[in-house]
Parts: sequence; structure tokens; C-alpha cells
Amino acid sequence: MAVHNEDIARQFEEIADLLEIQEANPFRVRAYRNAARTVRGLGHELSELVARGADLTALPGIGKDLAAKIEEMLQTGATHALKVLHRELPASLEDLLHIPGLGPRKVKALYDELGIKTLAQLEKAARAGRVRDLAGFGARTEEKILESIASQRTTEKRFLYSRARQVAEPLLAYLKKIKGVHEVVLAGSFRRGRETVGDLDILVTMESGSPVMERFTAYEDVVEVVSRGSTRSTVILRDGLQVDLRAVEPDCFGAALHYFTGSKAHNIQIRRMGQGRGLKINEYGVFRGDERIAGKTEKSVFRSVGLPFIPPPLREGRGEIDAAHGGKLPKLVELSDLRGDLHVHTDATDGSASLEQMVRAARKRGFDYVAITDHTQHLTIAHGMTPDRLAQQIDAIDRLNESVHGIAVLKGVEVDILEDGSLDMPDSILQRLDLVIGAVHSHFGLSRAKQTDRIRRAMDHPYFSLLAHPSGRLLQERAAMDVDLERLIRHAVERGCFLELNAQPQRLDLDDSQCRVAREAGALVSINSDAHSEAQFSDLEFGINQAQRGWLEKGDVLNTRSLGAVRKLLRGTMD
Ligand code: DGT
Ligand code: CA
Ligand code: CA
Repeated sequence: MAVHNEDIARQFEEIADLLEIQEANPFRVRAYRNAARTVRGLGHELSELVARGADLTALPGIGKDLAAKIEEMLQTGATHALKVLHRELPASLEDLLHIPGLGPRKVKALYDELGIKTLAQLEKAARAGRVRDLAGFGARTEEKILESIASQRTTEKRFLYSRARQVAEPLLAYLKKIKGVHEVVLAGSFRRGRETVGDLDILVTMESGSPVMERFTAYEDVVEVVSRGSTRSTVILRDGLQVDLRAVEPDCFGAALHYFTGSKAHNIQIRRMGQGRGLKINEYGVFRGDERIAGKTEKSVFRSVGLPFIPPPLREGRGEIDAAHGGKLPKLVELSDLRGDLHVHTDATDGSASLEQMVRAARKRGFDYVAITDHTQHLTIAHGMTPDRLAQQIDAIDRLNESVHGIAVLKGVEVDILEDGSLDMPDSILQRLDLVIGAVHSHFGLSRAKQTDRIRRAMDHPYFSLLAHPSGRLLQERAAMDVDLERLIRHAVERGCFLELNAQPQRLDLDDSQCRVAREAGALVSINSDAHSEAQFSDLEFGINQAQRGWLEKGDVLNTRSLGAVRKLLRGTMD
């Protein structure tokens, strides 16, 4: 069985969580967390590195012991260290840790004092009002626990796009190698670039007699074959992701691709347009009576109802058909339009690479500029910078700009927006910067009015340039803050500052509809990687997906501008 980096990272995280519950040495805990982050940030599968004989201890934060554990996991899928911990602590405690607001300390209190090991036990105790009396809990916490258990129950299991892609890529490569197979294409929500996907929908065309279905169901990561037929099979992969595979005739490939790309809402609207013209449109083609008049390509399907090609990210039934009809489809921003990245970390705070390494990696991607924006001291877990340390970094960037050619390094900071809306860094330092990114990292639970006011106040600060990850959500982990985002978007326009579309796959914040609101309000959006390692610049691809789903054009995006134009726009926010 192939062991992916994500599997390894998760086990390291679980070890860190369980060690923390055991109150183990914090340095040990941190070593595992850093290792998880390093593994996630790698551009290559560890299995490939090891197969090539690479020395894992050369990776940041990976010593001999962790390297041995990685090799153990690659060989056996698991590590002895985690098994030992599971003997001491029940594995189900991990589920408790996934409840927002329950960190290791609280989970330990629940376990030690109430003997709670599972979600079901937690729910029962919370219902009976036994949780509120524990030190550090209270009635509000108890209520929140019950809410999040209930919401976990009702939300279907979805997968982050990034995770789905990790699983899809080797599967697609495998399918392409099967004898007699021609096209292999991912359709569904994945093709539309949604931030999460429910399942993968793969279409293939092939010569008759190709063993594609047998080989698909025999894929090494398949744990369950739900159904197997000659034109359609469904399997479940090891991590729970479902995959539908459909074999289609080349003559109706376009119709099938259009149908299975969806969305359902979009399909229904297209089918209705067809009906208005006396056409029947389904996954087998476009028919007038019994005659198939289109369907070999997607373009032919759109043409049959008088429309130009509509890019998949727009196909959500949110006005794209009217726009296409009126010749008003947006010309979507693309990855190659980005000229720089305005949100990047280094090992001065919680990044894993040095200032110089990050700058070189940005230059290698062809960027004209990159902004270094490390954390401030209020964010202690990220080793946030004091004013003195930021001043040193500013000097270091000045020196670097003299020695590095081909890219401009902008001086920035990701400053914590404190509870009262003030910024966690004195003005005397902020004024030396090219840009100031403000970010909420605490007090997510304020009331809507207070939260909106807090952020507005931060935006009113004379040196505020850009609002990082505006909703604060972490997909599948933390809900968006209760905040009036439309108001903040309008405020950004009035104030002349900008909003981020954070490209980290778990953030993608702004989300697609918020991007669209920003565009309509005339606010410029900056698509930023928030890279914490050299490899994470490639997260920008996820940001571009989301931007496209939000109808953004090149002109709507701040960092498609030239260095000169960006400098000028940023200077506007800094005086
Ligand atoms: P997901 O998997 O929940 O992330 O979302 P999708 O969009 O991939 O949905 P899925 O996998 O259920 O179906 C794939 C596509 O097939 C969907 O986007 C549109 C098409 N489709 C599925 N069911 C229907 C239906 O009842 N009517 C129409 N018109 N299209 C459908
Ligand atoms: Ca799907
Ligand atoms: Ca499906």
C-alpha cells in the first residue's frame, strides 16, 4: 500500500496530541508538530525520496529518530510509537480533540476526571450538565460542545480539494497506463475546483475489451468495491474517499463530461434551455428526436444551446448562463497572471525556511516581488516577533535587496489584530514597512457587532494595508467568525485597503461567493500563498481555483499588478 505524506503527517500530529494529553515534555510535542508540518510542506512524496536513497535527516526538523519513524511508516503503514501511545490512551481521544475549543489540556481533564473517552460519552455528560463544573469549562463551553457534536453528525463527510488531488493524481496515472484506455478525466466538483469534494467522478474512453473496470477495482488503495459493472464502477479508497468511474463512448464524451462535471443546478438550467429549442440533452448527447446532433465535445453541447464554452469553475448555476448569453462571461484570472506573493513566512517565526531561501524560491517561480510577513509577538505559538526582532528583519531585507537580483523583497508583517482592534506592533516600526497585513488570531467568538467593529477599527489604522484570511475559518475545523464581511469589503473600498484570498487549502478565505461580492464592490483581492515553506508557494493554485469560482478577473487581483503599481497602491495605504 502506498503511504502518502499526509498519512505520515497525521500520525505525527496524533502522536503530538496524545503526548500533550500525557503532559509530556513540550519540546518533544513540538518536534512532532514541526515534523508534521515539514512533511506536509514537501513538494515530493517521501516514499519517492526514500526510494531514491535521499537522506531524510537533511529535512528541516527531521532528526535520526523521526527519520527512522518515517521509514517505519513507509514500510508498515504505522509506527510503533503510536501503537504504544494507543495502549496507554484510547485512540478515540483523537475524536475529542477535533471538537473546536477542546485542546489537549481539556481533553485530559475530561478523561481524568469524568472518564470520557468517546464522543458519545462526551455528549451524554454534556447533556447531563456534568461538563460545566470542570475547571476551565463552564456552561457556554458545554453548550458549544453539544452544538459541534450535532453539526458533525449532520454534515456529510467531505474531503479537502488538496487531499483529494493527492489521492487522485496517482490513481489517474494508474488508469492511464491500462491497456486500451484513451482519455482519463476528472469531472464533478473536483473539476469545478470546489474547496471540498464529496467524491471523485472519473470518466474514461477506451477500446472495447479494455480491462479498465477490473483493474480499477483492483487498485491498491481500494478497500471496498461498492459496485462493478461494464460501464460504471464505484469503490471506496483507504481514507474513505469514494470514486465513481464511468466508461463512455468517444462520440458522447463531451456530453458525458459536461453532465458529470455539473453542477446539478447548472445542468438543469442547460437542459431547460435545450428543451426551449426542442432538444433533449443528457449524458449521451444532444438529441433532436432520435438524431444526435452534438456531444462529442463539451463545446458542441454549449453551442447547441447558443452559448460559448463556460469554464467549469463558473458552472454553479449562479448566473453564468445569463452572463454567457449576454457575452458577459468574466475572463478568469490565471496562475500565470500572478506577478508576486504578498504573504510569506520565514523561520524568524513559524516558517521552516530562511528569509533568503524563501526569496530564492519565490524568484524561481518567476515572481517579480515577494513580501515577507512574519507574525508578531501576541501570537506566541508561532514565535511572533517583538518590535526589536522585526526591526532586525527589516534591516536584513534591506541588505538582501542589495545582493539579490531579479526580485524585489517587500518588507511586511502579519500583525495580530488585538481584541480592541489595535495592532500588535508600534507605529514607529510599522511605518518602516512596505505593507501591513492585519490578521485575527484570537477572540474568534466575539459577537457579530463587536467583531465587525474590531476589524473595522484595525482597517482604520493609518498603516493597515491588507486584511488576511478575512473570515478566519479553517475548513472542517473552525467555522468562520460571525462578522459582517460585506460591510468590511465596503469599508476596504472606502479606506483604499485590500482583502486577501488566502490560498492555503484549509483556508481558501475569502471563499468563492465572498470573492464575487468583493469584485462587485470594486475591492481588490490579493491571492497569497501564506507559504511557510518553499514548497507551499504552489498552494497558490488552490487560491486561483477559488478566485475563478469567485468570477475574479486579472484586474480584480492586486498581485497581478506590476511591482511599480503594487508599490504605489500599497503606499496609498501607508500614509
Ligand atoms: P460532490 O461530489 O458532492 O462534491 O459534488 P459533485 O458535483 O461532484 O456531485 P456528484 O458526484 O453527486 O455528481 C457528479 C455530477 O453529476 C454532478 O455535478 C452533476 C451530475 N449529476 C448528478 N446527479 C444529477 C442529477 O440528478 N441531475 C443532473 N442534471 N445532474 C446530476
Ligand atoms: Ca463528485
Ligand atoms: Ca459521484
